[in-house]
Amino acid sequence: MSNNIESVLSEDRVFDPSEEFSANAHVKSLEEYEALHKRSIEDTEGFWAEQAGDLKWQDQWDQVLDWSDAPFAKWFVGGKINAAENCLDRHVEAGNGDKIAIHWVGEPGDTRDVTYAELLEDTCKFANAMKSRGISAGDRVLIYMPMVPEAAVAMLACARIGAVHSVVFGGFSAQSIVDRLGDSEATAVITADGGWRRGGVVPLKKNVDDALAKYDGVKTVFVLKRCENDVEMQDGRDYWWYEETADASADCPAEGFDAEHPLYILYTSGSTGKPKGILHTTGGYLTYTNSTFKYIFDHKPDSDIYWCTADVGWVTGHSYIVYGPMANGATQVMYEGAPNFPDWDRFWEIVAKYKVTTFYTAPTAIRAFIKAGDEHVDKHDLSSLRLLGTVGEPINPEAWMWYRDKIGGGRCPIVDTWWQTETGGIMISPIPGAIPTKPGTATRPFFGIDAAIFDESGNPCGPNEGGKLVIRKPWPSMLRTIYKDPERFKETYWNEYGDTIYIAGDGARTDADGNFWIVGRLDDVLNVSGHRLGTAEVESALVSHDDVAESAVVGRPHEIKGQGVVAFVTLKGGVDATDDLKKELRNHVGTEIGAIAKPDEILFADRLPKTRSGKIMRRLLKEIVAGGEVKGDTTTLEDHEVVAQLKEEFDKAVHS
Ligand code: 7RM
Repeated sequence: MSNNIESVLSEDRVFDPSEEFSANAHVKSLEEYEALHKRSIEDTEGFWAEQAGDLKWQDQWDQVLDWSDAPFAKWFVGGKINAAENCLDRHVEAGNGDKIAIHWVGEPGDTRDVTYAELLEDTCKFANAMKSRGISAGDRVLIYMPMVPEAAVAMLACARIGAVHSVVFGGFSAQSIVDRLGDSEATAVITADGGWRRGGVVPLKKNVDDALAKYDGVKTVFVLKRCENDVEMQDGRDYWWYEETADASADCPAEGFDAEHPLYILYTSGSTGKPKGILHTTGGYLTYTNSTFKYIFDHKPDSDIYWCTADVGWVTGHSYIVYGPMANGATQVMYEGAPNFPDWDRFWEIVAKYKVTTFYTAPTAIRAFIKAGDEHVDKHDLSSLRLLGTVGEPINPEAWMWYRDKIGGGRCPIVDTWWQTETGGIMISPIPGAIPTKPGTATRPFFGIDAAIFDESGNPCGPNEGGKLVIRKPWPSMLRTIYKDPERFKETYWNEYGDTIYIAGDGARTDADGNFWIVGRLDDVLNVSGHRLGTAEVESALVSHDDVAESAVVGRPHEIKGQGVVAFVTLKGGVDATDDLKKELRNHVGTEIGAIAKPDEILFADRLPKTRSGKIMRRLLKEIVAGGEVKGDTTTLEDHEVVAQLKEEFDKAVHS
């Protein structure tokens, strides 16, 4: 990652929000932020009780937090709430039914504006359609959709009836669907015939069919017609969305569910071969996404047009396209396709057309725009923008400065938001009217968040001392468990400093002003284009190929993607190491996981560097692909020649 320690330590540019921005902001000064944060840490439960009061509860809770069984938390104990009612009915009842919820832009250029009243009606009809097919509270429903308003409708319809959604990113493979169906034991799937991407159709229904050939627990498949591509419909299992909703009633009472009723499972990569099912529940999650959206995006419901470019298949889409913005009654843009289709100015054309005020994207996209050239930006009037955000990975200072100057015209604060699938919402970020920003730092923790950097023995590190990022108090949108695996939940996040200290898995440091600088993952998880990818996941995909005996996967810095994937592969005896086989292996990884996991580089190796006890020494492989000298300790290495050999081959491969 280009955000290395050196650039972190030498960064001294500081940008204060303009007086005008601060004067109009929800939080107007650093002093106000610090006072509020202090109070929220001294009386965390009082703070969250107040925040939860912004939502509609059908039954009031009796206890804000039950942490007696830490690390298993219960928030708003005894409360009853419906997430869909909070995201939809509440706004319609307040007289905002005609407010646009979604300005939708399809990739081919078709558009739709959907109001809150319409979104509510569509959600109720689809919820009733699900009910008629026997889906009820607690059932798991897998959603595999393009970026269309119906993706949000599907999620909200699940929430309305208490079904637990598990959204799978449309870029993931049929095999990924099989794995997630198996783990979640889902009984229904919501998909579309296809979705548009770079002028072509992603065959979503076909992928679902391929998955269901290997998993037979699904009774019902709802299919939205989007691309009109040919699909097979299986009698008694597959139903068209439009037929199922045609006569459905628009009246679907929003039942109040327990605050701890599961809202969704979202799978994310960890250090083992299988992604983990992160479980989020209802009341705390909605409270947290509602508050963070309001304060971090300084949201003004009457004047802001918000756009988050993520896909609903990622946690960013869950928290900051669906639940956070919709709980706030925001008007937002939703775009179906690729940022460079038909050309690299697509995003800026959309910003200008809808007068977007608040724009939230990933550093990898910013780097791609820089490379594509400023002329694409210069074509459009971006003067409506007042606030910019980034998420997903550390942002390198050059990209941050370009974003600020070129997209933000030098006037928009940038909120660099650090958080995770597990945290459910943004944890560390500037509050834009209050906290001065510096390129490369996510700055300060949100209200109620007690973040710290710990050393090996669990002591807080001093300024500029690197350590592990931890959270010392529970927060409402924290993951409740890993689905069906409470032991792994404990071991993964709470194993080192006791049952009440959450370990994020990121390395970080603070500076003298208390800003947090996130360096990157400490485990074997890569960050490719802002998306988490376990090296073990790619390895198990590779060894599932008949010709592969063994593989070791490491990351290396990549100009656009942040990190690229390099795979060392040992073939089975008698298999020829050809370029065609490399291609086949790349595609195999695509089929097993999805296109984002395809290795940038595959190197055939007769042997891998191992310790005498047979462990692959990844550290050496990382040094090899980083391009420098292989330094470090190699005394435990069994076969010394192998490193020099691999290094030579790698240098040859990248220079050819
Ligand atoms: C929202 C999301 C989480 C991992 C996390 C970090 C990295 C995310 C930032 C960041 C530096 C940021 N969820 N990360 N945001 N690193 N600065 N602003 O990305 O579960 O997919 O990934 O992403 O390593 O642990 S995620």
